[in-house]
Amino acid sequence: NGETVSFPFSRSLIGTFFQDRPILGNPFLEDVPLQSYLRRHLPPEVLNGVQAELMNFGQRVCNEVDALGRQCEENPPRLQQYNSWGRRVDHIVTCPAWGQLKDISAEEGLVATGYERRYGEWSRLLQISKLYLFAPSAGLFTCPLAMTDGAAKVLESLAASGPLEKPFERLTSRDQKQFWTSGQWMTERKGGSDVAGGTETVAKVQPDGTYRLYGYKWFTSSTNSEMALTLGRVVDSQGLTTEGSKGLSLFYLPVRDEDGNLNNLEVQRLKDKLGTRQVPTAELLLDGTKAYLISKEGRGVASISDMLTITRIHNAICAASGMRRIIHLGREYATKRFVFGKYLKDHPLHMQTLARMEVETRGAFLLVMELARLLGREETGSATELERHLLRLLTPIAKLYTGKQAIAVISEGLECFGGQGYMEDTGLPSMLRDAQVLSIWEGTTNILSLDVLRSLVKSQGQVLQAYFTDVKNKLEVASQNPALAVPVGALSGSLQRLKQFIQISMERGPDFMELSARDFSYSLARIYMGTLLSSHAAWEGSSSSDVYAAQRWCEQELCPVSSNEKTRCYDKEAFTRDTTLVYDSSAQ
Ligand code: UCC
Ligand code: FAD
Repeated sequence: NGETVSFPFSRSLIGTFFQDRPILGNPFLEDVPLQSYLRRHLPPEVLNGVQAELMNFGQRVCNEVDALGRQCEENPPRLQQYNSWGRRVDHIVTCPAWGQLKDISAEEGLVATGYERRYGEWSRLLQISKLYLFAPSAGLFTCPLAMTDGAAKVLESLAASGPLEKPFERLTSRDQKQFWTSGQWMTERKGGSDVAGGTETVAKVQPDGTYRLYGYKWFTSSTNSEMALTLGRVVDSQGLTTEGSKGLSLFYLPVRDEDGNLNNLEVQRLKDKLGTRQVPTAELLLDGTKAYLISKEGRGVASISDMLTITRIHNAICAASGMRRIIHLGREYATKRFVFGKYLKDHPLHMQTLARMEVETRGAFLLVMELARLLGREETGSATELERHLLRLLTPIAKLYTGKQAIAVISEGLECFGGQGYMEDTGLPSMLRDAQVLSIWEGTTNILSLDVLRSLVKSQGQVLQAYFTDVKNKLEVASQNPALAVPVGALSGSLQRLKQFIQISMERGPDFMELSARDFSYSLARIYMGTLLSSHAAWEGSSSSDVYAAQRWCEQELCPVSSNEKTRCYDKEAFTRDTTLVYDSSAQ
C-alpha cells in the first residue's frame, strides 16, 4: 500500500537495538544496609567522619578503582624467568594497574587504618567498611592486603622490635613508597590443610642467629610482595628435626636482599588458575633463604593463627561484598532490560530471585560487621570475655559459611543477566571464578568446621556458652517487637534444638562430633545470622525491609544439624555406608 519498509539487518547495519549495560554507582551511597549499620552502631562524633570518608572512597572506587581492577583481570601477571643475557631473574611482571592499586591501598590506609586506631575501637569498622567497598572492584588486590593485615597483626602481637620493627612500619604505612605487602607461605606439596604433616621446609641456624630455609612452597600468592611469614622446622645440633605441629616454627623473611636480588629463592612457575588470575600465585623453591625466627621454637602454628584470624575475616569481607556487588549490578540491570512487555524489575519472579539473594547478603554482611566490631574491641582492650570467645568462634563460622554463600549468590547473580552473565567481556564471569576460591584458601569448609570444634575443646565449652548467652540476649531484645515474633520464635526453637543436639553429640563422642562438624557449623551460622538480622530489625531506626529480611531468613531450616541427626548420618556406621555409596562397592 505504498508504506516504506526498512531493512534494519541489511549488509551495512547490524540492527538498531543495543542493550544498555549495568552501571556501577557509588557503592557506599547505594548500600542502605551499610549506612544503616553505621548509624546504629557508631557514636555521633565518629559517624560523621566515617560517613564522609566512605562517601569519598565509594566515589573513588567507582571512578578509578573499578577500571584498574578490570585491567588486572585483562592483563594477568607473567613470569620472566631469564633476562636477555640468560641470567635467571625470576621476575614476576604485573600490569601497571596492580601497582596503582597498591598505591591507592597505601594512600587510603586500607591496612593502616586498623593499626593507627584513629577512631579507637571503631577503627576496624571503618577499615573493614572500606575494604567492603573496595573488594569487588579491586582485581583481587584484596588478597595481598589480607595477608599484609594478617602479618601486621602477628608482628604487632609479638611486639615487633629489632629486625621486625621496620617491616611492621612498612606494612602499616600510608606512604606509597614505604608501603609493603606480605605473603603467607604455609602450603607445601604434601598438605595445605594438614600443615603439620605436610611441612618439609627445614631451617638451619646461622652464627649470627638468623636462619637459612630450605624447602618448596607449593602455593604462594602475591609472590611479588616484599616480605612473607612462613613455617619451617628448626634443625637441631644433631641435624634432626621434630615431626608434627610441635616441630614447626614461624619465620619472617624479606623476599629480596638489600641489593634487590631474590633472597636465595627461585620462582619455579606461576600457577594456572580457574580464577584469581590477577594475583600471581607461584611455586617457590627456598634454597638457603635468609629468615628470622619470630615465634618460640615449635610454636609456629599457634603464632600464625593471628594471621589466619585476620585473613579469614578478610575472606568473609570479600564474600559479602562480592554478593553485594552482583546485587547492585543485577538490580540496576533489572531497570533497563525490557522483556515480555515490561522491565525485569516488574516481573515478580525475577524480583523474588533478587530478594532471596539480598536476604543472604544481608545475613553475611551483618556477620562480617559483627566480626569487625568485635575485633576492634578486642584490639583496644575493651572486649569482654564473652566478646573474645565470640570472636574466636565466629571467625571460622563466617569464613566457612560466607564462602559458600558467595559462590551460590554470585552464580545466581550471573543468571540475572541471562546470556550476558556468561560473557567474559562483561566482567561478570570473573566474579564467579574469583568467588570459587573463597571456600578453598585460608582453610576449606571442612577444615574450618573442625576449627570450630577446636575452639570449643580449647575453651572447654566457653565459646559455646558465650554463643548461647549472646543469642538469647539479642533475641530477648528483638522479641519486644511484635513484627519479629515469628523469626524470634523460629530462632529460639532452633537454638533449643541445637542445645539438645550438643547434649547428644557429647554423649556420642568425638567421631560423632567430627562427622556432624559441617552441619553443626552451618547451624551456628544460620542461627547467628538470623539473630543479627532480627536484632538489627528491632532497632528503632530500622526499616520495614530490615524486618522483612529477618522474617525471610528465618523461613529456612535454621538448624540443619538437628534434622540431619534423624537420618543417622553421623552415627558409627555412617562412615562405612558413605564409603560404600561413594565407591559403590557393595556388590563386591
Ligand atoms: O591460603 C592461603 C592464602 C591465600 C591467599 C590470601 C587470601 C586472603 C583472603 C581473601 C581475600 C580475597 S594461606 C594458607 C592458609 N592455610 C590454612 O588456612 C591452613 C588450614 N589448616 C588449618 O587451619 C589446620 O587446622 C591447622 C594447620 C591450623 C592445623 O594445625 P595443627 O598443628 O594440626 O593444629 P593444632 O595442634 O590443633 O593447633 C596448634 C596450635 C594450638 O594451640 P596450643 O598449642 O596453644 O594449644 C591451637 O589452639 O595452634 C592453635 N590454633 C589456633 N588458634 C590452631 N588453629 C587456630 C585458630 N584458628 N585460632 C587460634
Ligand atoms: P587438601 O588438604 O588436600 O584437601 C583436599 C580436600 O580434603 C578438601 O576438600 C578438604 O576440605 C578435605 N579435607 C582435608 N582434611 C580433611 C579432614 N581432616 N576432614 C575432612 N576433610 C578434609 N597457601 C599458602 O600457604 N599461601 C598462599 O598464598 C596460597 N595461595 C593460594 C591461592 C590459590 C588460588 C589457591 C587455590 C590456594 C592457595 N593456597 C595458598 C593453598 C590453600 O591454602 C590450600 O590449597 C588449602 O588450604 C587446601 O589445602 P590442600 O590444597 O592441600 O587440600
